[in-house]
This record gives sequence, structure tokens and C-alpha cells, in this order.
Amino acid sequence: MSQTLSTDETLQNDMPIRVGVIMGSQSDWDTMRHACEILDDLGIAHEKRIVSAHRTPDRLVEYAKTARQRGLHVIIAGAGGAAHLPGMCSAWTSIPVLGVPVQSRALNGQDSLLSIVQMPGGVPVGTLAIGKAGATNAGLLAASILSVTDARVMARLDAWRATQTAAVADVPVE
Ligand code: RP5
Repeated sequence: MSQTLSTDETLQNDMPIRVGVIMGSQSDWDTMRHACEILDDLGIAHEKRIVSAHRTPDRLVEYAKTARQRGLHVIIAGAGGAAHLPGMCSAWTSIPVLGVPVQSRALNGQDSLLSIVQMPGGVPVGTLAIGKAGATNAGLLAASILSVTDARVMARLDAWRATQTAAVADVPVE
């Protein structure tokens, strides 16, 4: 669902980048773009990067270790298969990390889900659903986290939710 809210159009422009969206591969973009679309709809400035736990491990360490000092409040990390990106990201930073299991070809995303959700106690990753729904909800959850301290984000998020509710028909059409 894509909604564009018209109130406070300046929010994205004058808001520092608080959300980082990272993914293990270009092939994850088809899924992760749904998180970015939600953030765009809500006017939340964000950055997006390809960061692979396996192919670019130094990039991962640099990204995660500097996230807080660069002003990020939330990281959304999507990966598929042996999806170590969200967990390793959380190992390097204490800002919230939301993990999105990308639907893999071989095991339909169950491998991604279990790789992300089964973190050892002490290193948390907030794990979302497999695929598009998970990416969409990661965007909304990132907005929820920001809304605790940003009244403009809260207003936009509440409006987004109200619009969604109003769009649900009472009866199904034939
Ligand atoms: C993971 O391996 C990525 O997150 C991606 O979901 C998966 C496959 O990557 P590619 O071979 O398509 O680059 O690291």
C-alpha cells in the first residue's frame, strides 16, 4: 500500500537521516524497496546501502560501528539465505536493528527467517515477516520508533494508519 500524505511536506527535507536501510545484495532491492517506499510515504529521510556480511565484511563493520555517531536511530537490514547481516549488524551497534528475511529461491525464505530470528540472548534483532510484508512493516516499525521522540513522525504515522483503516471495505465485492 502506498499513500502520500500532504501535510508537512517539508519534513523529509529538514529531517536528518535517522534510518539506514541496508541489504546484502542488489537482488534484495525488490524486497527492501518496500521499506523505503513506506519511509518515503511518511517523509522520513533515510539512506540505503548494499552491505554484505559475507562479501563486504569490512563495509559492514564500518557501517554498523559508526551508525550511532552518524545520527542513525534505526537500521533496517534485509538479507536472504544464510542471512547473517542483521545479526552481525546488531553485534556492532546498540541502536535498534530490524531484520527482514528476504524470500530465497532454494528454501522460500525459511532459511533467511531462521538465520535472522534465532539470535542468542544479549544481541537482539527485531525480526519481521518474510518478504514484502516484512519490509513494509520494518518501515512502519522504524517510523514507530522515531515517533516516540518526534511528534511530526507520530502525526504522519497516525494519519497513515487512519487512511489504511478507512480504505478497508465493509463487504467484499464480487
Ligand atoms: C545474501 O545472499 C543476500 O542478502 C541475498 O539475499 C542472497 C543472494 O545474493 P545474490 O547471490 O543474489 O547476490 O547475502
